[in-house]
Amino acid sequence: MKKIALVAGAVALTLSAASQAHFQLMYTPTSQLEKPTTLDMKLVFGHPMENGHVMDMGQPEQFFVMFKDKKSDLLKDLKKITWSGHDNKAAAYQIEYKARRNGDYIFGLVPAPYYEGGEDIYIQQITKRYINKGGLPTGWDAPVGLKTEIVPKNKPYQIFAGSTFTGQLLSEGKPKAGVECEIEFINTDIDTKANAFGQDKHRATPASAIVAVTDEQGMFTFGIPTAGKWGLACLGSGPDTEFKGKELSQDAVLWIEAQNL
Ligand SMILES: [Cu+2]
Repeated sequence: MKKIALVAGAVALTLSAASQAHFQLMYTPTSQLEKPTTLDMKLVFGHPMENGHVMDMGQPEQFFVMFKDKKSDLLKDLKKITWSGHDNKAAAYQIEYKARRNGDYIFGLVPAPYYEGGEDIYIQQITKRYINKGGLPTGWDAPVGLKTEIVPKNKPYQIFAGSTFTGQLLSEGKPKAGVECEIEFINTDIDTKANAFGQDKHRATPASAIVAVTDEQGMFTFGIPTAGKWGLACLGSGPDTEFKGKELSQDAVLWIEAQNL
């Protein structure tokens, strides 16, 4: 009995290793604030839909927040933490940031390229997360000037489950056509005190990756079926294709929050 379970487990592991996607997380519990709040944001590199292993982050190249056309460097405020995944631990970061004024806070992260031994490539997921305070929109629909980024066409901090999200993929400010974008959600509890993912998954992991491909204008649309934190990762969309003599996948990642109406 035990032996059968072990074999089944090994097969499941092989399957999931092939289908799981890397995602740079920028996690904080809520995307819409009513009153001045100190955000506790976690930067973790993992596999959210699988709740698989977590990976070590190196020192990020850039971390900033855009607020009404003003870009503030937050690199110096990052603190290194150890994140506990389902079955391993990895180097991650956190930041405390005080959001006082009403408007859109756009956080941008350019992580260090990560060496993925299984594929012998580097992965660099340039990631954005949007937080709003007071319901006042102040520029969520504009690009922030990253090498590659997904520009939201729906408010990324207020998407309703059952509606759709449209994004435009840019590379060096220009629409990028024909790029595969993988879509995942955070599929486990997050303990922000313990810096840990939960052990249980909320839902079964879909049998294969959820994918949208950008059109000639770099646009893609996805219907959001359930409330939760959804991540969109357009793969290899950035201009840089090599790092330390190896292939680099420079991806654009965006996190959006879907809620029940
Ligand atoms: Cu991985």
